[in-house]
Amino acid sequence: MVDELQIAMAELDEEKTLMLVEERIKAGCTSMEIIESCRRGVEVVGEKYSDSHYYLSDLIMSEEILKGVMRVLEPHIPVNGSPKGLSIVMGTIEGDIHDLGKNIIIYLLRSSGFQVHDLGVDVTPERFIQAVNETKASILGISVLLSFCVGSIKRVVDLLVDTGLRDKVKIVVGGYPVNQQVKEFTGADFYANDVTEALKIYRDILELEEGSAS
Ligand code: B12
Repeated sequence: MVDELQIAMAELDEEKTLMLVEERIKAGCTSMEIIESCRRGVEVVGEKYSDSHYYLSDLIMSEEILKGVMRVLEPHIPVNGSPKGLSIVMGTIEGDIHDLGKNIIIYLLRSSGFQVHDLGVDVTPERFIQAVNETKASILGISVLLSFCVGSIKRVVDLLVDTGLRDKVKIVVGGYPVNQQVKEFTGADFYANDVTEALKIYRDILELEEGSAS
């Protein structure tokens, strides 16, 4: 099926994208469905950039449009957050400043009642370890969009092992280059590169932890 919203996003047509988002909200689509269409559109922007059909300025434009989409969506995202016991640390790995996807996941997690410590972007492995230690987090979420930064995630996991913290925290990695191979290479527990899968993982971990606590 042709997804008009995905196409409008891929064509960097801001006005049409925002109009279609409003239309879909009125039609009862979920925020996650809308975000997913936009994410797929932005993926095409990335492909066109790789093929030299788009320039860096177009990547920046896609960022602006996506931020606009989130501004429209946010008031419609249900806040059904009865506070959940688990504490989460999230950040984008060292060398990488992409944060739109991470911020969307954090927004949705907080709306669902999770306590999230956002370390921002370009986060060193040492800083991740310090935060896990200080916050006693049960989940560490690491975002990565640049393939050459994947190696630093493995350093985070290795450092967690060295400091005796590995068994205390579940590690979830996410972002454009992430797949089963990346999960295995880095030693993470879970991976996701879309919003629905990401939230499902966090909820599953919560259920597991609550199950083992009772
Ligand atoms: C927008 C964008 C930018 C913006 C970023 C703005 C920002 N504030 O984030 C700007 C213009 C700054 C930028 C810069 C660069 N970019 Co850029 N960028 C993109 C683009 C087009 C979209 C990324 C995005 O926001 N997607 C939308 C969000 C919603 O999706 P997402 O990030 O994938 O997140 C979702 C899931 O992955 C998941 N998720 C994400 N994180 C996490 C974390 C956890 C724990 C979980 C569970 C889930 C999860 O959930 C999110 C919601 O669905 C991508 C293309 C692509 N295919 O991703 C290229 C892309 C990532 N960029 C790329 C490149 C090369 C660059 C630059 C090096 C360009 C340059 N020459 O300077 C710089 C790097 C700067 C740096 N040091 O980081 C390449 C990377 C190639 C590679 N394989 O390494 C890509 C893939 C484009 C391409 N095809 O060439 N970029």
